[in-house]
Amino acid sequence: MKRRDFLTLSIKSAMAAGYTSAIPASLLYSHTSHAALAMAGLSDPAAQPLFTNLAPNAMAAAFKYVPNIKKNKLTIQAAQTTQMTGLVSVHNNGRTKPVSTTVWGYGDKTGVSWPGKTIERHVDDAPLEIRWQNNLTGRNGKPLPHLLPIDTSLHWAYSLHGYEQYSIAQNGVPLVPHVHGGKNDSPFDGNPEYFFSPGEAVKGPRYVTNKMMYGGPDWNDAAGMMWYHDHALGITRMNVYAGLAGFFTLRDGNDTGEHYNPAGLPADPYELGYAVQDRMFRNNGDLFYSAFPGDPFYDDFITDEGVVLPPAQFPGGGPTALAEFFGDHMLVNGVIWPKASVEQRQYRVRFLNGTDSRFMRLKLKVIDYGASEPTATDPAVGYELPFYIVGSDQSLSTNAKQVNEVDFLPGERLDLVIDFKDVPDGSRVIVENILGDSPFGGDLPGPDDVFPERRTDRVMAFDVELPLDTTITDTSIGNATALAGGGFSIPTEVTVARTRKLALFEGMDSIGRLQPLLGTAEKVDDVEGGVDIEGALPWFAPITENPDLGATEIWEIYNATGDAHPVHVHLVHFEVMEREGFTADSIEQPVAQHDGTEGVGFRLENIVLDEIVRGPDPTEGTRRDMVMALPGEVTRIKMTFTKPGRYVWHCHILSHEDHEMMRPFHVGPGPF
Ligand SMILES: [Cu+2]
Repeated sequence: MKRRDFLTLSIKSAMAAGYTSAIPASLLYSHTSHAALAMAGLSDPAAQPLFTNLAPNAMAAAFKYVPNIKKNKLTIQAAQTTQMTGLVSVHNNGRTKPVSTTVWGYGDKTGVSWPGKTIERHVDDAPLEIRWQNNLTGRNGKPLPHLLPIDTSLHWAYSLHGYEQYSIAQNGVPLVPHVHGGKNDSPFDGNPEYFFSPGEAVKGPRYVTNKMMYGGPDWNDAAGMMWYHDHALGITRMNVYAGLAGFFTLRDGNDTGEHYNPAGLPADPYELGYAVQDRMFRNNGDLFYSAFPGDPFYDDFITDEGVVLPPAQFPGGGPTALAEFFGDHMLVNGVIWPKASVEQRQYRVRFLNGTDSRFMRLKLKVIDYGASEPTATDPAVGYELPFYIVGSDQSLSTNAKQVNEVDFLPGERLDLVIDFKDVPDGSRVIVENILGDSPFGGDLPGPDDVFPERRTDRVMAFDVELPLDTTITDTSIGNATALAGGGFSIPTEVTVARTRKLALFEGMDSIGRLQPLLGTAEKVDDVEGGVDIEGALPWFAPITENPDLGATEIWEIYNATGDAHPVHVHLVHFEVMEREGFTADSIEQPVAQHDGTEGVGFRLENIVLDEIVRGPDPTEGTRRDMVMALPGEVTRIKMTFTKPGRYVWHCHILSHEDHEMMRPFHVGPGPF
C-alpha cells in the first residue's frame, strides 16, 4: 500500500529500521482486475445493477423502533439473517440471478436487519434502557462461526490474559454495542473490554451489564445523529463488516423531526438517512474479506509491505488483518448503488460513513435526460449541483453553508440539505465520490489510488420523478440561513485545565505488519507511577490521559503518519478549534506487544510549528465526536469531561483501531 510519509526524518529512520511502508507500491490493486475477480469467484462490480434498487430510508417512521414508551425500554438482539442487497450472480451464459447475502443485524424479536432499525429519542425523554442480546447462535443453540476470517494473532477479546482458553468455535463471537456520540455513563459506553459472548457465557474483563441506559440530565442535550455499532476488542472491523450498525437520532425543540420545525428543516418523508458502506462479495452473494495469500488486496496490504507471516502462526498463510480495507461495491443502507425517488423540493439527507477505511469527498451531479442522451453509467456527462451543509455529528451548524463538495470521514455523520426544486423533472442526481480507493493523505487520488474501471466513484442516485405534494410547503434553506439551536463552541471564559500533546504514529508489529498507534508528543506521567512516558503506546499501557471530572482540556493531536486518520473521542462532544502544520524528528522506540514480543514505534522530538493556522472546516463548528487529523498537521480540539470512569479514544479506521490505534482514558480518580 502506498504511504505518503511527510516527515523526511521519519522515512529515514523507518528505512533504517527495515520498515518498508515508506516505499510506494508501484502497482496498487494489481490484483483487483476484472479477470482476477472472476478467477477468485468474486462479484464484479461492473456486472451489478446501478441506481436500480431502492434503499430503505433510515429516517422513515417505519424504519424506527417503537419502544415501550411507558417503561422506556427496548430489547435489541444481534443475530444472523439473510438479506437481499440487490446483488446478482453472473453465470457463464451471461444470465444473472439475484442472490442473497448472509449478514448480522440488530433488531427486536421480530427480526434483525443491516443496518439495524433507527432508535429515535428526544432530549427531554426519560432515559432509555436497552437490553442488548448476543444471539449469534444457530437453531441448535450452538455458537455460530464468524462470517469472515478472523486473525487471532491480534490483541483481541480472546487473546486477553485469562481468555486464551476461549475461541469463536467453542464460545461464539464476542460482541459489545457502543452508541457512538452518546455521553454515556462508563458502564454503558460499550468499552471494547465490556464484550460478551452469546448468552453472556463469556464476559469481558470490565463487563458490567448488558442493560445500558441512554438519557438523563447529564446525557446529550441537543439534537444530533448518533449511531450504534459493535465495538468488541480487536474484532470490531469484522463485526461491523458483517452488518452490526444502525442510526440513533436525537431530537430537541428546534430540530423536532416534524414539519414546520423551528430549525426550518425538511421532515419525513423529506428527511432521509443513509449509511454508506463498502464491501466485497463472492459471486454467490457471501461477504468477502481478503485475508489469505492470493486474495485481492492481500499483496497490496501485506506482502508489498515486505511482510513475511510466520507459517507456524499463520498456517496456510492467514488469516491476517489488513492495514486498511476498501471494498469495490458501494452500499447504502445495505443496498448496492441504490436510488431514491424524490420530488422537486428540498430534502434533508443525513449520511453516515460506516466504512472501514474509506474517506470520501462527495459531490452531486445532475444528469438531465431531457437535455441530452447520456447513459446512466457515464458520470462524465452532467453538471454540478451545489448543496447545503446544515450540520454534522451531534448538532446543527449556526448557518446553512452552500458548497459544491464535502469531505466525509469514516465514522462521521453529515447533515445536508439538497434542493431539487430547480432540477428538471426526469433528471437523475448522482452522489459522486472523488476520492480514491486507498488511504487518504489530503490530495486527490492519482491513477494508482483507484480501482480499475471503478464504481466506487458513485454512491447512489436521486431520481427526480415524484409529483410535488403541495399539501406540505417546501422549506427554504439557502446559503447562510440561520438554523435555530445550531452551532457549538466552548465559551472562551471557561478555564482550560490542561493542554495535552498527543500523537498518531505508524509503527510495526513484531511480525512486520503496519501497526498504527496512538501516544503522546510530550513527556507525561501515567496513572500507575510511570514517569516521562512519551511516544507511541499500546492499548494496554497504563493510562496517560486522566482528566479531572468536569475539566475542560485542549487535545493537540500531532499526526506523524503519512495518512489522514479520523479521530474519535468517546464521552465528549468537542469543538474543533484549528489545525497547524508542523515538522519533527521521528525517533524510533520499541512498543510492547500483547504477546510479549516487541514492535517498532516512534516518539517525536524537536517539534516545530509552521504558524500557518487553519480554522474549522465547513462541516465543523458543530458538536463533534469525529475529527480529521491530516498528516503533518496538529489538530486542536477542546472538550469538557462530564462523566467519571474509563473511556476510549481511537482512530475510526476500523482496521486501525483493531490493530492498536486505540487507547483508554479515565476521567476522575481511580481505581483505573
Ligand atoms: Cu487510523
